[in-house]
Amino acid sequence: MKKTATAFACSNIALCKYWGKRDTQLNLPINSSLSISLADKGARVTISLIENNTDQYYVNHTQISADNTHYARFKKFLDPFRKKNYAFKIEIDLNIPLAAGLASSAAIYAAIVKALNELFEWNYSIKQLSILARLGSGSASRSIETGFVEWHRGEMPDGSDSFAERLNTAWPELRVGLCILETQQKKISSRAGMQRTVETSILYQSWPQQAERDLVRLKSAISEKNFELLGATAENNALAMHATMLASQPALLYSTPETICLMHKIWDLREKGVSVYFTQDAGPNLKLLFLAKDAEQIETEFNNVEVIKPF
Ligand code: 2P0
Repeated sequence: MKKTATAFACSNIALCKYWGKRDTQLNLPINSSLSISLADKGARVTISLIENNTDQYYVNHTQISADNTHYARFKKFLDPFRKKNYAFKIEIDLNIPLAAGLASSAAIYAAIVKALNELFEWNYSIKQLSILARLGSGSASRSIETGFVEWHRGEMPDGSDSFAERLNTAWPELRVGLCILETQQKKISSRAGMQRTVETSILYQSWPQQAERDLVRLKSAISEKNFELLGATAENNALAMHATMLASQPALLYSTPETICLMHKIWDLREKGVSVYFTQDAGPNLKLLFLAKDAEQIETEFNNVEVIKPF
């Protein structure tokens, strides 16, 4: 039996968002979603079996204490895989901020699952790994693969058909720009936020229909390499998701004044003919979408933007 294994998984940014669960235990989503992976941004995880009674979890070399919310979540996820007389030591190295709306949990749980697959020599398929990662965090189902990834919501109550798959299209000219305004952990996790939205927002009723429509549009934009359609659809999808949150009770607003300023700047630039769009997750940071030909101008306009080449 191996005693240690390491794996990397990249973060992903949804162009059609996952927002709302039909099963909170199995992380089964109400709608299908579609993401783009962030190349070398993500989590590297080393799992070791240690002769100990309790697990040890480290994030960026700092040990997580037992009263930290992440501790209980890791432990619950790992419990089914325990070996007699051993505990897990999990070392997570992130090159993205933790819980600031940059899909850190997606990369972490996908990397844990990949490392477990190595450690226990399961030889699981991508589909099986995606299903396992989903149990840790819904969006982690989309971080097993790279490129454009679609997470099928599935229909089965046991979640056996709720997994993510790679689309067979590469788009080498596509760029994602990370505009990091805030690296602090958010006050309300996306897990709690989506639950509150499902339970209290009257606008949530329109969300599944919006997501279904946007998924179709995004898939045609990708297959036709129609950047305007991709950008416009992703931006509208993100804003519609945030609209459902605003109508929650109490209201949920992840944007800061800086987020709004940045949105206006992007819209002003578009009016001047620059082809740049944004998407936003459960945090104040925006992610820009643009093409390689505009990279120089984007880097001049947006201080500190970090440009990612997904392909
Ligand atoms: C997404 N988000 O599609 C959406 C958009 C945030 C906004 O997936 O409860 O951390 O672990 O299944 O995966 C964040 O939600 O939630 C997320 P859980 P998760 O990327």
